[in-house]
This record gives sequence, C-alpha cells and structure tokens, in this order.
Amino acid sequence: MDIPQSTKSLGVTNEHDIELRLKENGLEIGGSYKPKYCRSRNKVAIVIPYRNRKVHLIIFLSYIHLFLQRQQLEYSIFVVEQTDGSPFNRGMLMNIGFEEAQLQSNFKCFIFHDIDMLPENDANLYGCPEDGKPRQMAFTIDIFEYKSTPDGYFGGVTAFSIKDFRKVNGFSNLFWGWGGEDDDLFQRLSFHNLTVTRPFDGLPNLTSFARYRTLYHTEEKPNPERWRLIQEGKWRFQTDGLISLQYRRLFIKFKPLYTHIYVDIKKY
Ligand code: BGN
Repeated sequence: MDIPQSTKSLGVTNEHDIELRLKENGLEIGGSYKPKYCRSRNKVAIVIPYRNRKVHLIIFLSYIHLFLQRQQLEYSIFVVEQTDGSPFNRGMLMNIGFEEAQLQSNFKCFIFHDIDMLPENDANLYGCPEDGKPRQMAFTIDIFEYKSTPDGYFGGVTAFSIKDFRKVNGFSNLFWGWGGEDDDLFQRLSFHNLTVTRPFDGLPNLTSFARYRTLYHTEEKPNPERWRLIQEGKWRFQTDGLISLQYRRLFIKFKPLYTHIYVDIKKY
C-alpha cells in the first residue's frame, strides 16, 4: 500500500505495521479498545460511511486509533461500505452503522465520522454527549481556511447519545449523492428542540479544540434533488429514517483495525 508522502508526518507507514503497532497497544479484533488502567465512563461506537477510499481508510485508522486511545476511551470502529451501483448515501450508511453496532454491543453513544476528517486537537473529546445535547465536533476546517462554520452546519463529525439519535429518527434515507443529508439532520434536531453543543462550549477562546484537517479527494457529484429534499424534509421526519431503514447486509468481518460491514442498499 502506497501512503502519500504528506501523511508520513502522521507516522503512517503501511497497513501491516499499523496493525502490529496497534495490537501491541491492546487493540482487539474488530477495532475495539478498552483502556488498560482505568474504566471508561461509556462505550462509544464510531461509524464511518465508506466506499472506494482505501488510502484514506488506512490513514484515518492509523491516526484515529491513537487519538482515541490517548483519551482513554472504550470504543469500536464500524466501517459501513456501500456496494457499487447507486450514488453514495451517507445518511443511510450512518443509520445502518447505528443499528449494526447495537447488534454487537451496548454502546452508549455514537460518533458519525467522515473518513476524510482528522481531529487536530486532543482536547476535542470523543466521549459521550449528554442526552439532549448532540455535539458538532468540527468547527474550523482547513479546507475552509479555518473560518468558523455556520451555526447550522451539522456535517463532518457529529456525536449523539443513543436516545437522541432514536428520537430524531436518525438521518433521512433519501439523500443519494453528495450534500444536504446533514442539513436535513440539523432540521430534525431543531424540530425536536435539541440543542447543538460544541467541544469548546463555555470556553469561547478555545475554538481551536474543534479544528480538523481533511484528506484530499476529488469532488463528489452533488445531488441535484437536495434543496427540494431539505425543503420537504419536515413532512417526513417521523416516517423516513431509522424507522423505514431497509438494507441487505452482505457480510460483517471483524478485521484487526475495524469491523467491516458491507451492505447493499438500493435506490427505488
Ligand atoms: C453544504 C452542503 C452540506 C455540506 C456542507 C459543507 C447542501 C444543501 C444545499 C444548501 N449542503 O452546502 O451537505 O456538508 O456544504 O461541505 O449542499
């Protein structure tokens, strides 16, 4: 596996070296970890929607495991991969990760994480948010020149208690192609009076807690339907989401660095 030069600074070499190194640290099969010398308060499931980004996957995993371990978290990583055919459906893959993770263990909360986002600051805590307080983890991002993202931005990396994600009925399943599913999710939060929190709440000078670096990729094809879907979203909050989720799981594999769930989802 060829890892780009720019990521060597993250200590990334190749997949096998990373597996060995992380195993020495105590990583268990399926990409699960428990701190050795203390008990983590809650168990966190990290859900990554995925297709065709092998190099990103290796870079992301080699970075995020060490990041999470420095925070002494108990966690597992679920990579939910969509088969070829239909346009990518980020929201639906997140919903699937949410349901599948619960078949494996009793997670208290979920972090829905794009594969191309790397948290820069160890003070950005990936522990569970309280009920009623979903968290937007990314506030300033390198590709936006680290300018503050707008109040309504709820993409990239978000954290939910299990109860809140059920309450909002998860993501919409109807966003095929790039864009809008996160805006729809934000509307779901407002509809249910859930307050968005951020890693630096109460510490307004420390927005740098929520800084992210992104991994480069070519632009995805935007979904031309996204504005209409967002606009009409409110009529579907109760009927479209976890409640209407349908998919075929082709396999689940417990790999050294992550649990790999391969799914067939169709655009009807
Ligand atoms: C927005 C996208 C989001 C995306 C952010 C950041 C839309 C819907 C029409 C407004 N929303 O514009 O999905 O996370 O950019 O890239 O395209």
